[in-house]
Formats: sequence, structure tokens, C-alpha cells
Amino acid sequence: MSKNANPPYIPFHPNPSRPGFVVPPGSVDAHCHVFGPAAKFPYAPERKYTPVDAPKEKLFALRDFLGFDKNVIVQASCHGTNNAALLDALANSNGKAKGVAVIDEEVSDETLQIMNENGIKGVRFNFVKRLVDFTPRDVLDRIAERIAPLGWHIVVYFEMPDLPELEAFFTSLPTIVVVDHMGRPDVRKGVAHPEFQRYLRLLDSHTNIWTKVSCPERLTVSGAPYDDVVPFAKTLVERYPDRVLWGTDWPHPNMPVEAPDDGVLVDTIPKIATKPELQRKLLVDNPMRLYWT
Ligand code: 0GY
Repeated sequence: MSKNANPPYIPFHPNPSRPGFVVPPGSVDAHCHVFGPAAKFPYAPERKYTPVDAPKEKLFALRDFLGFDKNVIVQASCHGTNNAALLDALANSNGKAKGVAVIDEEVSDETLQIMNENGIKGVRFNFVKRLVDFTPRDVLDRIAERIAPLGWHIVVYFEMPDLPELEAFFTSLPTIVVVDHMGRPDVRKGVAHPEFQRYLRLLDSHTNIWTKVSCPERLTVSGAPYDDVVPFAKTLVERYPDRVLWGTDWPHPNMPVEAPDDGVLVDTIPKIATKPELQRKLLVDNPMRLYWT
């Protein structure tokens, strides 16, 4: 393989460990994906990576194994704006999954209505350049206006150095805004660094902005059990106990070296939410309020 070739795609962990931490009854894994299977749900032509299939049956089996009750499935960039695999997973979840779709502005009102009736509760705007092509802000504004009356929210995915440029757009959005993976801070800089402090100020001043405290495996420098990421997530859980969500991010697209052990990810929860009350808000009350009411 040449030096510049793409590294091979790393599949999800084949045999995760059973977590030591027992999640509260009714817990929701509020960030995960389904991929394919490609034979039934082909990947989008415009995708930036081709994953290993990660079908709904495997996701639901992992949910049960880890002790979770429900999933929020987020449309990933490899499926573009074709939400068929996501909708199929929702339809086969026995009411135990809701979804976040990716749409373009050509979507019809009828399609939005069908999505709404089938468990879609939000749309995702992705600003991570390695994953998607640029979408003009006025297009996103128009999508936001279309989905706001449905009571949906907007999930945003970006990397923290891009926050200054994106902040005005985020604060103009008319819905609840949920930030993926804590805005992807550089954990080497520490919680006190102006970049993360700016993120806290954004959440302080905009109570419609929520944050996922997910993805230590993407943010860590030291590796599992991800103790270098804990102070960031713990700060957010304690400061915004009613606006935080947690998810596995299974099947962990684009991991550069190895797939995380999902059991180890679950065992980070009591380090970031140290009291039962905080754990219940993070895993049950908050996702239920956002996705099941
Ligand atoms: C994640 C993160 C990633 C990928 C996607 O839509 C996606 O393809 O979200 C990533 O590569 O960082 O949330 O799964």
C-alpha cells in the first residue's frame, strides 16, 4: 500500500466485554448508527468512506447486551440523504428506537410527514469536512424552517476549531440544537483552555443548546479507559444536567487504529456522571424528553 492510500476500514469490536456499570432501567443509547447491509441499502455514491455493514440486528443485540432499553439512531454520512436503512431499523425496533435523519431541501412535505410518523425526531447538519461536502447556510436555514413546525431538533457535528465561525449560525437556529461529541475538543489543551471555555459560554447563554458527552474513543490521546476525556464530559454533565445525552457511537465509523470495546465505553459513565441522579438524567430522563414525548 502506498503511503497515501486510505487505511483499511476498521470494523466494530467483534466481542465487547460486559460492562461492570449497570445502567438504570430504561436507559437510551442516544448516538449510534446502522450501516447497510449494502446489498439491501446501498451506500451513497457521494460518501467519503465505505464502512463494514452494521445492520439493525447487531445494533439491537448490542443494546440488549449492554443493558440499554432504547436507541437513537443517527443517519451517518455514508448513507447520504437516503434514510431507508434508518427507517427500516426504526420500523423493526418495537418502538425502541427513534431517529435523526439527513435531508436535502428537495424533500417533500409528505416525506417529512411520513418520517415524523415513523420516529424521526430531528435532522443532522454535518460540518466535518472529511465526511461531507459543503452545504450553503441558506439551504440549512430553509431545512431548519421546514422541520421546526414538526417539533424536531437539529443535531450538529463539527470540530472545535471551527466553532467561532459556526457559532452565529448555531445560535440563529429556531429549534433545540444538539452538539455531537462535545464539539470535539482537543483534550490535550485541557478544560480551562479558551476553546472549551468558549463552548461552555455558548451553552451557558443558549439554553436550547444540548450536548452529547459521547465519543471518548475519538477524543482520547491516552487511550482506553479514556481518563483524559473524563474531565470534559464530567464538566458538561455537572453544569448542564438536563441538557446532556450519552451514546456509544456504535459501530464507530472511521476509527484510525482500533475499534473501542463498547463495554469499556459504558464503564466511563459513572466517572462522568458520578451520582445516580445524574446518571438517570443523562441516560433516561433527557433522551426520553427529547425523543419519546
Ligand atoms: C460519528 C462520527 C463520525 C462519522 C459520522 O456521519 C458520519 O459518517 O458521524 C466520524 O467519522 O467522526 O458520529 O459517528
